[in-house]
Amino acid sequence: AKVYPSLLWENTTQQLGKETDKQMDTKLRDVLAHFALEGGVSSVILYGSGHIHDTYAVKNSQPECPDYLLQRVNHHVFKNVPLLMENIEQVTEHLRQKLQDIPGARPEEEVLTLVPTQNNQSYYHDPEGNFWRVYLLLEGTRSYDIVETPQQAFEGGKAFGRFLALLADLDATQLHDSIPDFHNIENRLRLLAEAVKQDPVGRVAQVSKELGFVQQRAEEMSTIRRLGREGKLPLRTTHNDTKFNNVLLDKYDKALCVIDLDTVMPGYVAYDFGDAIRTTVNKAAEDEADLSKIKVDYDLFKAFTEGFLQETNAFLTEEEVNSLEPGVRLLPFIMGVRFLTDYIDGDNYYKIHFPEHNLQRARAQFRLVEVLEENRERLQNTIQKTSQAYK
Ligand code: ADP
Ligand code: GN1
Ligand code: MG
Repeated sequence: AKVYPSLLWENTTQQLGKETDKQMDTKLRDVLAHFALEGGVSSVILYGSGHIHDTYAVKNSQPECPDYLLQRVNHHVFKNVPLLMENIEQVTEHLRQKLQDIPGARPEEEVLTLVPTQNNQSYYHDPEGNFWRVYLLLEGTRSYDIVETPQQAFEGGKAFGRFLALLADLDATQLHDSIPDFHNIENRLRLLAEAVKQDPVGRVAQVSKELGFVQQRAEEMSTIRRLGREGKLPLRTTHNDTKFNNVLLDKYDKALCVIDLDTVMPGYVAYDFGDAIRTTVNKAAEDEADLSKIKVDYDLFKAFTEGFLQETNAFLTEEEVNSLEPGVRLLPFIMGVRFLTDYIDGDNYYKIHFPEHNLQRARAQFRLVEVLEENRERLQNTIQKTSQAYK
């Protein structure tokens, strides 16, 4: 399949799982030479299915030396990469410290480890302006774009819940806002309205149905922001990108490590719960074209919720527990709004793989909002019952 690179983030023409072409391979090896790696580089392979960075798995030529994960950080999305890297150092250090005190925990596998450059920096800034970083590759792990079993869902819930628990004593105001107003729905709606007004590539006429859908729910979707403003929901250190494929599971499907720490910053717990549920309960793809396939798998919902509350119930306030269900509808709504905005804007933000990809993503997310609305009471009851059970 041809990959249509986004306008600002061109150069992603490699195919997943394939070795990179000669020219790219040379470039990547040149970048890797700036890092303090052990052993040597055997191969560099495009890896993962994230929408933002370019990620490569680096196989070591020495069997006793570790494999690595190389990323070109998207500096159009993260405008201040040095500050972003400071956040990641702070967060991984905090997690490592906490895990060291927990019997049976394995900090080296349960936290991402940055590999420094030869100059002992956390990233390499190349002459073309790209930012690169290297992590230890966590061997024998995988991430799931689609959740298959309640066991996986439960493990994912535990991993994201535990992540919040371990960071509960990291003062969120110590972290930089890597993307200001990231989950601020009022801001996202403003950006959508601006894109509609500008209509830079003439796509607005095509999306009136979607715009109507957004309009109808705009007010209701600001509930969590309002509760926050009224002081009823505490700001915590949250992950903010708890897509299910941002947790690595081991070969027994046990959750090992929460990854993709770029958006760890102050937020509400409902955001993390909501984004994880968005990508757990829907067994169709995030960009499913056949909307009739988008459903809520209740067993996956229940399993994720159990894992999540097992780790978090002890410190969540009653208002926070009550905010989880609204979060479940809010996050796919926000994603739909963001995909739709990017579509109208001419696809500048997300990587797309065909011309109407962002529109298809938006439609799938809005359908997910609808099916979650239909299940609202049942989901809310499950959250309450689970929370009671863990009291
Ligand atoms: P993006 O922001 O583009 O989603 P991620 O940091 O999530 O980038 O990385 C993309 C994918 O690479 C992940 O979904 C995961 O499969 C894989 N990955 C990332 N970090 C590691 C790691 N340290 N070890 C093994 N796999 C990893
Ligand atoms: C992006 O990086 P990745 O693919 O895990 C996006 C998230 C969206 C997600 C939708 C920094 O996440 O906010 O939820 O795509 N990350 C950023 O799939 O915008
Ligand atoms: Mg990711």
